[in-house]
Amino acid sequence: MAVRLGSQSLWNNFRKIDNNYLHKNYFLFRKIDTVQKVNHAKYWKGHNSNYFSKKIFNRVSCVAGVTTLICASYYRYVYGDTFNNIPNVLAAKEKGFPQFKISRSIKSKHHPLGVKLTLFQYQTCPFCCKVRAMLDYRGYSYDVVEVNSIWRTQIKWSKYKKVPILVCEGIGEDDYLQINDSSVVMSLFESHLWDNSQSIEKLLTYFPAIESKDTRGKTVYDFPNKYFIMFQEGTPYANDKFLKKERKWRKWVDDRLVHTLSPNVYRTPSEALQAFKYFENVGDWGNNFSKFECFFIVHIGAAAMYFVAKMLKKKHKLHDDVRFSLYEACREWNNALQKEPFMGGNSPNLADLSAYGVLSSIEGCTAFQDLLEHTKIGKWYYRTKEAVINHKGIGLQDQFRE
Ligand SMILES: N[C@@H](CCC(=O)N[C@@H](CS)C(=O)NCC(=O)O)C(=O)O
Repeated sequence: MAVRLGSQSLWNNFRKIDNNYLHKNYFLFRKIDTVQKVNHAKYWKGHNSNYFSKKIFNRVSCVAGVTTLICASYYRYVYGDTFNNIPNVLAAKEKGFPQFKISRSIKSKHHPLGVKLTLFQYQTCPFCCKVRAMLDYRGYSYDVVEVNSIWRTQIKWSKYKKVPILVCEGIGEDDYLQINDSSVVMSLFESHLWDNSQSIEKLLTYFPAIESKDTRGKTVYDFPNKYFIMFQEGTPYANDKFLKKERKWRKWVDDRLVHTLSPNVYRTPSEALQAFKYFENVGDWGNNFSKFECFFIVHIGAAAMYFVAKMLKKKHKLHDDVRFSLYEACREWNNALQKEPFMGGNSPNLADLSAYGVLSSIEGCTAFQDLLEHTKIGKWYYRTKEAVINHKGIGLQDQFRE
């Protein structure tokens, strides 16, 4: 399938990049047959499995599913996709960034940037949890806008339709920059911390988006540089072996670990329903969405995700007992630590923050409790959590500079 770059200007920018920034393995044209990943929450709590009889639940789910499809089609027909923009450069047509209700603000005295950050997210999306883990570890201040996972009203302004989206206000041609994809956000901010001689705007041009159509004709984006930290020669970052290992395990988190979550979290109808109730709670939906929206997302979302989880189990070739696949992945991670406190050695690197972030998305669930009981991942997990919530990454890079 032919693939083209998101825009000519991206191409030009990319051509201008200093060779130091390019990795030998970088490739611009590739075949992409992307099937969309799962969305919504990945939470559930232990629950009496007789809560609904499976049969009734399945019937209700079918009716609800059809209703959702009709509503969604009508909504699309009425509102359509009116924006036409370039991923990872700018978002809306109008100058200035559209304002949304802030769900919460995280304030840090050590915010390492002179710009305001707004994270568009689902509280329990594993990719959003990854980004928050990095922002918290490094002590950034940021606002959170909770996105309604069915209507996605809060990201209507963006052509890129996934979360997380991080917006940096006060920079860029239109006074804000949109950064898409959790791994791009993490690599870009890490690059900036280590080498702030390059502006965020400039660094963003090193993470070009490639636009293509998936097998269903839907536009999808890929960011081939997303696992690369960009710095100039002489920057005191780690050696090649460290960087290679970090990239390998970051990719492993996205390609393997994350795919074990949904089938575990939405394993049965009652678990799926409980998961969404939990999600409603931790996402503070009551304060962010209307009562109707909450009811709709919880019930329709649970029904939909129960079926989606079955498809995902097949697609990612998980074991019949999906718990087994989750344990297996976490044991693999634990073995790779080789008795070091973190994958990054004495302190967490982006691989640790990614794996921690993804797992933290199911922390309140029975699947997570089972995981702690059946594997030894707990020690590393809580060590990383402690580093994240205490912002242990603040100023860490300065020690290397002295
Ligand atoms: N590669 C992306 C994946 C993000 C993603 O799949 N997010 C889901 C939520 S968990 C989403 O927004 N899905 C909406 C959709 O696929 O349309 C990243 O790392 O940020």
